[in-house]
Amino acid sequence: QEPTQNLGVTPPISLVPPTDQELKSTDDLLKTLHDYGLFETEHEAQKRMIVLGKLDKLVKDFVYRVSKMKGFPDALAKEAGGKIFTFGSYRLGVHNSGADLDTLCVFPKHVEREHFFTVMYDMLKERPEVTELTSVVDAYVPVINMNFSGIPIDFVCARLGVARVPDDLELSDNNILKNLDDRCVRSVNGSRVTDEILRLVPNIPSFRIALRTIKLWAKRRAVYSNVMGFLGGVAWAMLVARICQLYPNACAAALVNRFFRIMFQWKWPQPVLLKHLEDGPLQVRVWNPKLYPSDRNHRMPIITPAYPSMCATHNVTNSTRTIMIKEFDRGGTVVGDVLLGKKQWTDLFEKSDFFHSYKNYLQVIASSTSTEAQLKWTGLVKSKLRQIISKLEVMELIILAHPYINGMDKVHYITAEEKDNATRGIYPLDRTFDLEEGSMETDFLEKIKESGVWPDDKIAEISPFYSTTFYIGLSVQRKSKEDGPKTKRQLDLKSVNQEFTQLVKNTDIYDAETMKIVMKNAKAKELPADLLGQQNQLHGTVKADDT
Ligand code: 3AT
Ligand code: MN
Ligand code: MN
Repeated sequence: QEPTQNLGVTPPISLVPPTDQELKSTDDLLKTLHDYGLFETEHEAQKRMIVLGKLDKLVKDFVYRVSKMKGFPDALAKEAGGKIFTFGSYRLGVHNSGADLDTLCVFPKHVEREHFFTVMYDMLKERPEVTELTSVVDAYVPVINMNFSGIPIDFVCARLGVARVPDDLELSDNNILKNLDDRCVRSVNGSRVTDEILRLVPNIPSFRIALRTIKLWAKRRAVYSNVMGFLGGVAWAMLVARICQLYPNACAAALVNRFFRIMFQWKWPQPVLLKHLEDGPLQVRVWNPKLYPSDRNHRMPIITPAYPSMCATHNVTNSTRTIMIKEFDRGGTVVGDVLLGKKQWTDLFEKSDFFHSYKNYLQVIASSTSTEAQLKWTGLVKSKLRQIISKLEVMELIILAHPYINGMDKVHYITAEEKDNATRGIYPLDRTFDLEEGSMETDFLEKIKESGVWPDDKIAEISPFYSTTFYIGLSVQRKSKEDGPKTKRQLDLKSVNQEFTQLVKNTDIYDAETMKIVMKNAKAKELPADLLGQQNQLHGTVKADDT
C-alpha cells in the first residue's frame, strides 16, 4: 500500500516524514515495550502457528465427519471444506506473550451450529493437547474455550450459506452475511472488523507499535475495559487506526503523541469513523444517530468499519468519558515531555492512583460459598455495575462516579459463627487471602497453619467463603456558600442500593442460598491496606501485575 493513500473519511492532516528525534523516541519506546515483557518469543510464535495448523486440519475433519453423518458420499464430504480465520489482538499483530488466540471456524450450510458444540467439542475432548475445555453455548457470541498446547483459545463458529468452504474463501463480501443466523453474523464480524481495520491503516508496522503502547497505557491507567464503561481492545485499535490515517507517514512515537492530543480535543459525540458507512443486504440496523434515538445516547461513539457498522462503545457513560478525556490530557503532556527528552516512556505507563484519588468510595461486594457460584455471580454483578454508575452520575451531589476496572477477589476462611458477618462484608483479616486473577486457588489452609494465629485443632471448623469487591470512586460536590447551616448535604445511596440489588437478584444466575450482595460506603482511610500499596503480612503475595 502507498503510505500516502487517503484511506479515511477526510484527507490526512499531515504527510511529513518523522524527524530524527521522533525516530529515536520510537526506538526508546520499542525498548520500553520489550522491558514490559510484551513480546512473545520466537518459540511461542511458532507454537501458535503449529496450533493454528492443527485447528485448521481439525475443522476440515469436523466438516468431513458431519457431511458423512448427513449421508454425503466420500468425495463430496471431502470437498465440503471448512476453514479457520483469526481475529482479536493476534490477527492485528499486537498480542502480548501469553494472550489468547481468537479463532473463528467457518463451515458450509449442511453443517449446523449445534454440531460445533457437540461433534467438534467431542473431537477436541479426544485431543491430548486440549485442556480446560468448556463451552458457553447461550452467550451473545457462543464460544468454546480451551487451552491447546498451553495456548488459550477462544473458538467461535459460523455456518455460511454455501455448499462448500474452500481454502481461498474470503469473508470481505457483505453478501456472505445473507441468510445467516444472528450469532453467525456476530462471529463472522469479529473477524471482518479486524480485517477492515488492517485494510484501512496506511502504515501497519507503526500502527502496531502505537497500538501496543496505547493498550499498555490504557491497562496501566485503568481505562481498558468495555464492561466497565471504558474502551475494549477493538475500540482502542480503531482510535489508533484513525490517527494513522490522519498521519500516514508518522512513526510510532509521533502517532502516540498525536493520539493523545487529537483524542483530548475531539468534539464528542462526533463519531470516530474509519470509513463512510455502507448500506448492505441485511435487515439490520447500521449505526445512525439521525435515524435511531438510542444511537444519539452514545457519549463517545467509535464505529466499527465492517458492514453492518455498530458502535463499539455504547457502554461509555458521562463519568467514564470524563475520566478518559482527563487521561488523554495527561498522556499528551507526558508524551510531549518524552519527545523533549524531559521524561521517560515509563512515566507514561505509571499506574493509576485510583485508590488515592477520592475521599469517598462505594464498595460493591459479591460473595458466595463455592468457586463455581462465585465465578458466575461475580460475572453477573460486574456486567451490571455500569447501571450503578448511570444512576449515580445523575444524582445532584455527584460530580463523577469512577468504576475501577477489576474486582478484588479474596477467599476468607470462616467459622459458622462468622458467617453472618461475612455475608455483610465483615471478614477475619488474619484468615483472608488474595486470589490471583482468573484462578480460584483455594488451599490457603497451610498458610493459616504456618501463621500460628489459628490453632491446628480449630482449622477443621473453618470453611472457605469467597468475595469479590468492586470499587467506585465518588467525586461529591462540596458544601457551597449558599447552603445554610441546616441544608442537608447527605448523600443518600439507599435507592441506588435497592435498585441494584433488585436488578442482580432478578436473574437466572442468582441463588439466594449461596449468593450475597452488599453495597457499602468507604472513606479513603477505611480502604483495605493492600489497596493503598502497603503490604499486609498475612495477605502474603502481592498481586501479580496484569499487564
Ligand atoms: P487480548 O490480547 O486477548 O487481551 P483482544 O483484543 O484479542 O485482546 P479479546 O480476546 O477479549 O481481546 O477479544 C477479541 C475479540 O472478540 C473482540 C471482539 O470482537 C470479540 N469479543 C470479546 N469479548 C466479547 C464479548 N463479550 N462479546 C462479544 N464479542 C466479544
Ligand atoms: Mn484475544
Ligand atoms: Mn478472546
